Amino acid sequence: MKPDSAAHESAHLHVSGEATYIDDIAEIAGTAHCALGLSTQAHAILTTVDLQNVRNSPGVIAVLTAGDIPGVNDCGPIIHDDPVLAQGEVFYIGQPIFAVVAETREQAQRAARLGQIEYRPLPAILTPRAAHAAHDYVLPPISLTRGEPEQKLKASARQLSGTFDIGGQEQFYLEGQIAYVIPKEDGCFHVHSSTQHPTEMQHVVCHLLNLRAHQVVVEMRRMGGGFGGKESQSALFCAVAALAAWKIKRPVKLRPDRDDDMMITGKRHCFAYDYAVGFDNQGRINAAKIDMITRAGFSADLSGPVATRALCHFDNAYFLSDVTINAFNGKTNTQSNTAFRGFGGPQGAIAIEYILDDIARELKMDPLDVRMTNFYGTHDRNVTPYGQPVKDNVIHELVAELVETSDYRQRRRAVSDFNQSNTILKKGLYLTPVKFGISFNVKHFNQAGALVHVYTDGSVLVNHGGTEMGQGLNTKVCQVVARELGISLNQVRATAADTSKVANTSATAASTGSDLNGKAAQNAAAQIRQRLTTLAATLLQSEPEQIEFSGNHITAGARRMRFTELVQKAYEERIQLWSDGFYKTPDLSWDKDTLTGSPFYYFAYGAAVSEVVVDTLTGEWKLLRGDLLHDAGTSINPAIDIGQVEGAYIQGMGWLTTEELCWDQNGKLTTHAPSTYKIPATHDCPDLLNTTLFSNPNGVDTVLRSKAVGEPPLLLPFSVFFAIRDAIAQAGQQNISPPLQAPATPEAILAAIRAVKGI
Ligand code: MTE
Ligand code: LUZ
Ligand code: MOS
Repeated sequence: MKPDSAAHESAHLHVSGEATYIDDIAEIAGTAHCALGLSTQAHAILTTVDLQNVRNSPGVIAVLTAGDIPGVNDCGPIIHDDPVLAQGEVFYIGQPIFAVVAETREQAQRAARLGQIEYRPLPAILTPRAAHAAHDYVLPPISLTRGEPEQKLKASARQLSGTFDIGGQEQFYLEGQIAYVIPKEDGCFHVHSSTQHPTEMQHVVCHLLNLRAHQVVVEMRRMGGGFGGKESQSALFCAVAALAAWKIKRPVKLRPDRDDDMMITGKRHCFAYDYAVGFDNQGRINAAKIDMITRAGFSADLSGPVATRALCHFDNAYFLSDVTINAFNGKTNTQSNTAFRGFGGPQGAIAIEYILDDIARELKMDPLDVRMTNFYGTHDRNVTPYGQPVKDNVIHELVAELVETSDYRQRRRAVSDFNQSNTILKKGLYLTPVKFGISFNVKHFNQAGALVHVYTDGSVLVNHGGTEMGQGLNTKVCQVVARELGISLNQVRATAADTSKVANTSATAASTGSDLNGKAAQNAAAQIRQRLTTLAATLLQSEPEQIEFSGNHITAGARRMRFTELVQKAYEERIQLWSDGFYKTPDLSWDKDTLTGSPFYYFAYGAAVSEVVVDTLTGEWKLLRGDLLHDAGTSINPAIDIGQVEGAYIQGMGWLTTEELCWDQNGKLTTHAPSTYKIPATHDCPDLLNTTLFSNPNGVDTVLRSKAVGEPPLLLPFSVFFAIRDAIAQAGQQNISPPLQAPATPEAILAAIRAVKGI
């Protein structure tokens, strides 16, 4: 089977500006615009909400508060603790209190600033550690112990303990949150939402307005990026726009500007860690204990499954025989944090990498050797702390290949030589591995549906439950359908995700989009092919087993006919030319009380080598070279997968280096625009970036033996962070572990340099 690096199905539209995002949809006459009035207090009782000036502002049609909601004032995805509009009390600066609808967007935005709101302040908790100290959590803490970590720790030849912090991250989708809601006849609504989860948006609107699911259609053609930020948190915008549309009986669009978007919505959880580890003189870990404290924000949102994924990724690629992992979702008076590429996995895995880095420095060993000593085995030492056997381990071969192709050993020596002859500039070079579990950690989300229509001219339309956010899902699904029917890719087109076509869909998340929807679409196409095969056997006077579909033709030995011809004949014979398809991931088990089972269908692997140079006087640094080797199984589309790997590497590098979220002493996010929040740009990419897909057909029966690739490579840039830490260590006494926190901004780098130099 030849890999097929077809261009993204919308590439030509993306580059010409013709791709339709929600704000590009031609507005229906009578469309009104909505804006939100936000809390300026982190935690307070609302004593007066005087909206007279808002109402009197030019162009205003209606002003809405919680009291206008006919149904349930909630947009929380799991726990119902997430008000759409604040009711009596506010929990963070940026929380929407009221909405205003006006004739134009500018009028709505101007009016939204005129609310006169009085607050009675309440004590606010602003950091995860403060929440932990107060035992204030959005959900009960979770804890997993295997073996006897306490005893093993005490019995270990060596021990280390410490604390560190990793910052959060703004999703920074290029297209911001947006919803456009159009009232239809008989109390129905059509919702255009930039969302990863159309079905959840449908549910939220139904609960808000007391509607049945069959009254609300949610449509989503494409997002300009989601990155997890539109998995649950598109809901507030759908809800407010729907409430306004219901109230004024006109179409309503809600598109907050970037500042409001960043003030309102949740981000990647920042984590604080306390750990203790026991190991032997070769660096093998005997026991590890870790407390992970998250900044959950004011409500639960997806923090439960995020913490669970963090817990299930603390092991990363390493066997931990005796281990305790505790996770606490700290309740803070800040935005409610949510999904972000990796979904807690990166935060779990970076902790063990930090610990291994400390161990290596303590033992004066090459950090890669310490890692290899601890890798999961292939026959023994291969069960995760939560009890899932690791059956598909390729980390040994994968890392061996990368060590070879990146010239790791030789370049470590060169870096060491460089550092001996340079006092101000210091280099660092580092390899980190990735193991990432694929499947939703909530079992019933692991299902998908699709519809495939074959028209009489031979063209094919596919609709599935997944959403396109730039990751190439539609392209891959079309490729799968084209392959199943033996036709060329340009015969197949994907349409917008639509809750009236495929019902009860899961979020496009957990990297499972193509695994789930690809299989469902393949299943639909296979049913059509089956029916066509029977007809073709008759027409070509052969047995069904001899029939082959390829190259837009159907062949049986020497006889053949065109696909379009067969389709036309099938129509005349009254054979159904469309089908639904369904898929559910097999073999999953998870006990959420004991935190044990096999929650993942398989694991994806990878590794990266990064080389940096740090200016020890200014704290500035540069990524000089990256070598990435990533396991995408048998890739459906290597070009798209390489794009995903490189994009995740640079995005994760931003998280760990330049992207800093700052809240002031009142709890106000001060970094709420690109002027103060620095995402990586092209000049932050290294001059040398070698990206290769590791050849490794999936051992389990995934679609065309591929592996999910959306999130796992977000762990590759750990190597950048530890390369910086490595360079800093070279600036001082080399066995002192730099107390480097993430993001490794120049300030953080200088602080760590001062610490290793003892100044
Ligand atoms: N790639 C692009 N271009 N834009 C995105 O928003 N989201 C990521 C990843 N890659 C994202 C992306 C996240 S968080 C996930 S879970 C997966 O894509 C979702 O898509 P998939 O399951 O189809 O890979
Ligand atoms: N679990 C998971 C989830 O592993 N990834 C997700 O994105 C997710 N979303 C919602 C609930 N559980
Ligand atoms: Mo991705 S964080 O699972 O949307």
